[in-house]
Amino acid sequence: MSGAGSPALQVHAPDVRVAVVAASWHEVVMAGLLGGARRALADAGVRPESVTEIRVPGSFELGVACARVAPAYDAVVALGVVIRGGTPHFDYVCSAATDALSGIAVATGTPVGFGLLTCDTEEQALDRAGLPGSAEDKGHEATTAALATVLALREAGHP
Ligand code: DLZ
Repeated sequence: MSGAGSPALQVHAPDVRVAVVAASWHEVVMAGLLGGARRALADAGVRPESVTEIRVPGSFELGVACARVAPAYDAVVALGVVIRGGTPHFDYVCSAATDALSGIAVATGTPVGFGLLTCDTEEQALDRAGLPGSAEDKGHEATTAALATVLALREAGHP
């Protein structure tokens, strides 16, 4: 993970089933986030046949798709990017998606990796997208966090 105070998570999760739910707005940034998620899954040894990728139109749709699949997987990763425009729409999409994703995680007990970028500019999003030249790799980070949470719960006796 990146950023001040972030933990160095090491995860080995070959038997974890993961759904990666990704929005489709801002194609270049999304390609970076998806690439980071795929790298994190490979780094953790997750089997390709245990991973399902689902594309939804926008970040607003992340919630309903994650809610539908969460009971069938050990972890869900939600990826999207919302970039501020000139109207309050940004705030509504961001809070709807964020509230939905945290609610799904708590209601289902399935860890949800929060890979939703909420940025003022496209440059900020590109800098966090895990692309060549990006400072941060939020797709990798969100995926690793979800896997680490699955493993932590298993280790504590709550698979
Ligand atoms: C409508 C909209 C706008 C303006 N901006 C974004 C964005 O920056 N990122 C994103 O993922 N989705 C955006 N959307 C689409 C909404 O998330 C949603 O798909 C539509 O309102 C249809 O429900």
